[in-house]
Amino acid sequence: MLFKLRELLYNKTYLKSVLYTLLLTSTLCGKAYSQSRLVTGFNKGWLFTKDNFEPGAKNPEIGWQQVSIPHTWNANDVMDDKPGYYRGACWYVKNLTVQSASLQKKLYLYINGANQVTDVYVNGHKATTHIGGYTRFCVELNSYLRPGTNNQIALRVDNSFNEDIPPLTADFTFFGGLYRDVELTAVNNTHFSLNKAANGVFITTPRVSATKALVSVQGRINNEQGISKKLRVVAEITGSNGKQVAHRATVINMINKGSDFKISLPEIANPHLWAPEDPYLYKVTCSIIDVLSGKVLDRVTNNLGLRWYKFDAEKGFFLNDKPYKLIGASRHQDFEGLGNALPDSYHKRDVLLLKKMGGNFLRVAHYPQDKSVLDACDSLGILASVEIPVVNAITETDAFTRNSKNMLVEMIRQNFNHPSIIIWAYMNEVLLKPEFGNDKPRQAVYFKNVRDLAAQLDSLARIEDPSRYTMIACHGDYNRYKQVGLIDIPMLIGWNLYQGWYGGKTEDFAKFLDKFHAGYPKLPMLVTEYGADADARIRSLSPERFDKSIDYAVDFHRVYLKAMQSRPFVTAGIIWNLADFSSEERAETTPHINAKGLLTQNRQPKDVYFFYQANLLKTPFLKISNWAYPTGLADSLDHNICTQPLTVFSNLSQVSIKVNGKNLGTKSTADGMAVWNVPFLNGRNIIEASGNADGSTIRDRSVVGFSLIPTNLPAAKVTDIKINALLGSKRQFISKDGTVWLPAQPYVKGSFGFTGGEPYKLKGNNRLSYGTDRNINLTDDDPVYQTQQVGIQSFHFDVPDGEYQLTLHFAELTTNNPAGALAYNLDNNANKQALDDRVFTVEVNQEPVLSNFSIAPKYGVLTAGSHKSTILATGHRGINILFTPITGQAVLNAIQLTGLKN
Ligand code: GCB
Ligand code: CA
Repeated sequence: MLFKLRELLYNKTYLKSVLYTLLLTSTLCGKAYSQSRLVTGFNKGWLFTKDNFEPGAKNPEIGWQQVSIPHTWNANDVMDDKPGYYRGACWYVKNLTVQSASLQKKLYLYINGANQVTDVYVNGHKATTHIGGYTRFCVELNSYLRPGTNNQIALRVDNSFNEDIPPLTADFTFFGGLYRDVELTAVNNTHFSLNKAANGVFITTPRVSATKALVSVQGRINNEQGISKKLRVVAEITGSNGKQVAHRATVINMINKGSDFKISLPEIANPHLWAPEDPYLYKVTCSIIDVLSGKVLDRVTNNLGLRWYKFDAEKGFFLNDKPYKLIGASRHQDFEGLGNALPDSYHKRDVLLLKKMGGNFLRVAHYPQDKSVLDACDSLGILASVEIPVVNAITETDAFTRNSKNMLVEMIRQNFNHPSIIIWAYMNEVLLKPEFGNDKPRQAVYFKNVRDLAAQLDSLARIEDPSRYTMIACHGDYNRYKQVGLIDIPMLIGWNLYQGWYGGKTEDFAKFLDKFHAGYPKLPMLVTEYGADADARIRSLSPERFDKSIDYAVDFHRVYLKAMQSRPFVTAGIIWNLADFSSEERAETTPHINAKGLLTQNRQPKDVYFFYQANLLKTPFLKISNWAYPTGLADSLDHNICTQPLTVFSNLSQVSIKVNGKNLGTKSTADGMAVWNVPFLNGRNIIEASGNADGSTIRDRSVVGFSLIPTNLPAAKVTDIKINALLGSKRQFISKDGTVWLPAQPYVKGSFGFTGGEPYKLKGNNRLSYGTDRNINLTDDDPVYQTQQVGIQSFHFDVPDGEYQLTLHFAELTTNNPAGALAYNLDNNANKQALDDRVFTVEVNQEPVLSNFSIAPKYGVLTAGSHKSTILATGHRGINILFTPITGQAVLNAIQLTGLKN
């Protein structure tokens, strides 16, 4: 019966009536306890608008959108070419019908996440305002509800910038919306406190060892009507088999509106410990029973994991006295196409993907996330840190301080019972603020204010929860954090390090670690971030910093992981980031996306993910690189093969591969990898990898579609010719339509290539050795247009006679309009540059195809443009494209030639 009702609850049509039948039913015999606290979904059938609304006015009928929660209004506008996304107030409206009897219970509306200021109106009366987009809140509805009629619940959710609310700026998108589940909770008048939307029972484990565990529960009981009663509070611990392992009750003579309670349970002998490899969970059920009637008034169940842990500045992290190198990732809460409005199953899957990678740690960054994330950490055995979104900067106001503190308290109380959590953090890279320029005294005041705020947040966290560690994550400016004294405040210090990415070399990473440890030998440290963008579409045979190639990212992670693994004092290495995530302000090769993920934004694994699997997993693992569409020039004039490196990731000591049936031999792996020079044929290539693990053979197979470009072009078949080349680039790229591009080479006779010019380089940018990092409008294939040969003189294809389609791709990369400096781009201020004047002519086989051509007036700046023409090659002269400048320099971004017929 109960099951049926629950099912119906999620059926939109019956939602209201069924919900209130349930609320009205005073006793559901035998099962009465399960009704003591009734939680029902309230996600379906909301009306939404960006327009103004007067709460209490008649429900809107036209022009409003029907939506279901979770919902965001920014799922799409964060991906368009227009800078910015909608940040303002929107309304959500829904009706609620209640019968008078049901109001004998207390009815609360629970909002699990709404970004970032939410006003809740019931029948036009403001019931509450909640500040902050990442913590839960609840509000009692009874005093505003009218039984028997439609009650209007209207929420005004506003994601405008607000200087008093963290985060102020950050490298992620502040999606607006009612983006986590909404629920209704009905409780009796006597219930565990719902203060700060916590569940009201706080579990601590004062002592845990292999032989015994002591568990305490405490909290507050609210007695809303103030009627005196005798209450029995019962705490019961059960094992995963449901059997009771400890039990204790206490009697409270409740004489007023509330009372605190604390129960120390009897010792549990030989507890089953919680650990990554065996995340055993007990359950703790706490009940309030009316002694007179025997009725269960409230009941709350929490998971319990028994473990103890410590960070040692020299030796690393220990759980249950066993050393663990914490290796894992940070995670943002968005997903391709959905913004931050995800079903719970997506949240859980991310934790599972981390587990399957061999990770044992999740940094829930940069803000508290959905409850399902930490539930998954508890049940999968992933240790975790959670933080409030004080990122990049603070505002020196009382309101900012107050809001930060409140977020901290909400975060801790709402997540207190998760055994996976070992760290509370409260600041990330807060000394970035460069605005003060040369005004050193002003900057000193700011730094002092940051330090004061840190000190307040740190002591508040320790008071709220003396059992966890506190942490601040810093960017790599060691001296600044030291001088400001921020390092001295938390129990743990985290470093977000990007040597060899935003600047410097990957080898500088290890130097930094040693320098810090020498300076602070007693302070446990974590590498709270490290990572390199890896555009899943980009490969390079000559990888370099900031080229966004998968190859550079694999090299980067290899250096970092090794450096951390050989240093016991590095307690944790936390990859930035588990998956690519939305950061609307970003440009580069994947505009609006930060591509440092081990997974793409829709959670497809990149080679870097396989790299970690090969290095972390204990079970046999073997996987061929997922570069499925390479392209390249034939090895020599008379060859029909192209030899290119191919990586196999494995934790086996030796791996063998076969390519198209031919054995290429066995290799030893190093750092989880073995690389072969594979002779690819044009078209389908079958790669088979295998290795032995304790007597059994582990295999992987991959079919690679190789597009081989003949080197001896004059001898090729016209219809075999399909050349897609990028100018001024060293990258290979796969565009959305599956086209595989390769970097164009200087022309050599008998082949194809360019003459003249230099690769475009963005002035004032010390990261890119070629190309621009700015968004190119009107295309998602930005890397096709982001590089360019400046001053190109000609391009030749020594193709046989026949008919061809030629496409020239252009984008004006110079502009008067500077790129904004992103807060986290420390060494890259706004690019100051000017639009270059250029007019040029393009002739193909002596016929003009573009005369007096100027890119910017035709297509606009930083905008993709293409010119297609059909060309006849005759007299064995091939195709010769000549660029003649009239003003400035001629340029070309990319070129395509496809043979049509002889
Ligand atoms: C950082 C920030 C993080 C950024 C990351 C990056 O240090 O803490 O929010 O996303 O760098 O990718 O630049
Ligand atoms: Ca673009």
